[in-house]
Amino acid sequence: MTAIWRSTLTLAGAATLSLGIAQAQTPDLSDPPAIEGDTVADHGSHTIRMGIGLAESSPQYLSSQYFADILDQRTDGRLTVNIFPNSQLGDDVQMMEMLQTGTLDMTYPSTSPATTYVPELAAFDLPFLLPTREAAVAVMQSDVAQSMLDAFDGTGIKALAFSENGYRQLSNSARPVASPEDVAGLDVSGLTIRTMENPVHLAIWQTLGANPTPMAFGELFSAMEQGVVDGQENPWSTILTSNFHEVQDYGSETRHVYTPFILMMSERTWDGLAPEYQALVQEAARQSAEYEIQLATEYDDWSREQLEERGMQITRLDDEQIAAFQEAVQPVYDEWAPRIGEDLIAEIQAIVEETAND
Ligand code: KDG
Repeated sequence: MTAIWRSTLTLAGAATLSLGIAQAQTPDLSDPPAIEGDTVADHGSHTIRMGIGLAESSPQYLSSQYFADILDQRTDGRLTVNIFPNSQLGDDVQMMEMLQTGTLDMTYPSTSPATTYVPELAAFDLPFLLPTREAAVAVMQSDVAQSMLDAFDGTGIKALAFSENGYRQLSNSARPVASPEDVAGLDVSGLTIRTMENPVHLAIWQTLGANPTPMAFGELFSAMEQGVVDGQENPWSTILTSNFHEVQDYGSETRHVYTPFILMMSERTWDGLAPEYQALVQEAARQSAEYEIQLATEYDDWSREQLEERGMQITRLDDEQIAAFQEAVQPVYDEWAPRIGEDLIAEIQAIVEETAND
C-alpha cells in the first residue's frame, strides 16, 4: 500500500485513493504560492543534490519540491534540484558532514543534531520552551534565530532558513503513556526510547526514567520493528508519513519539545554559485520554508486523526498531565539553561511573552 500511495502522490496532493478502503493521503493542503519574479540571467547550469530524512508525503519533501520549482522556473531550468528522501543518502549527521566536504549540496536536518556546529541551537531542545506554534514561528523569524543561522559561517555549511519540524509526541509499542511514571514503568522497566543525536534530548528521557538510545532516523523503523527500542518521539506528521504506526500501537500527545528544521547548503556549492544565483537560492529558501510551516500546520492534527483511524491508540493529555511532565523535566532546564546561555533563553522567552500578549 505504501508504495502505491507514494507513487501516486502529487504535490498539493489529490486527497483520496480508491483502493477499497479509501484513506486520505494528505490533508487539504494549501497550494504553493505563485512563483513570481524575473528570470535570473544565465550564469551557467548546476544540478543540486538534496538529501532529506523524511518521506515524499512529508511537508519537508513537498516544500523542498516547491524550492526546486522556484529555482527551475526562475532560471529557465538552469538550476535543477534533485531531492533524495527517506535518508537514502544518510542521516542528518552524515549529510551535514557531506555538506562540509562538498560531497552533497543540500540537506534539511532538525536543529538538534546541528548543535555540534552551533551550540546555541540547543535552546530549541529545552522542553516546553515554546508553548504555541505562533511563539515558535516568531522565534524562528527573529534576529536571535538569524544570528544562529549566521553562526554557521565558516563551518562549511551555509544555513539558509528555519522551518518547522514541529511539536514532538511520544509513541511506543509497550503501553499507553499518560504520566512520567508510565514512561519510567513502576513495576516494569522504563521504556527504551530512541532520541535524536543530542545531549538535551538524552537528558530529557533519562530524567523521565526511560532508557534513551540516540540513533539515526533512517535506522529507526527497523529498530522499532525488531524491538530494539520500544518507542520514539516525533511530530504526528512524521509518525504518519514514515509509517511508524505500523510498528507502534500507542501515542501520547506530550508536545514536550518544538524542534525546527534548517534548510542548508554546502559552502562549497554556495561559493560556486554566481551572486545572482545565491540571492535566488536564499529567497527561494525563505519562501519554501514559509510554505513548509504552512503545510506542517495543516498536517499536524490531521495526522493525529489519521493515526487513530489506522489503529494507533492516542492518549491526549490535559493541562495537569502536561504540567506533570513539565515538572518532571525541570532538572533538565536547571542543568542545561546555564550551559546554553541564560541571556539567550531570556531573549527567547521575551519573544514568547510578546506573542502571548498580542
Ligand atoms: O529530514 C529530517 C529528518 O532527518 C530528521 O531530522 C527527523 O526529527 C527527526 C528525527 O527524529 O530524526
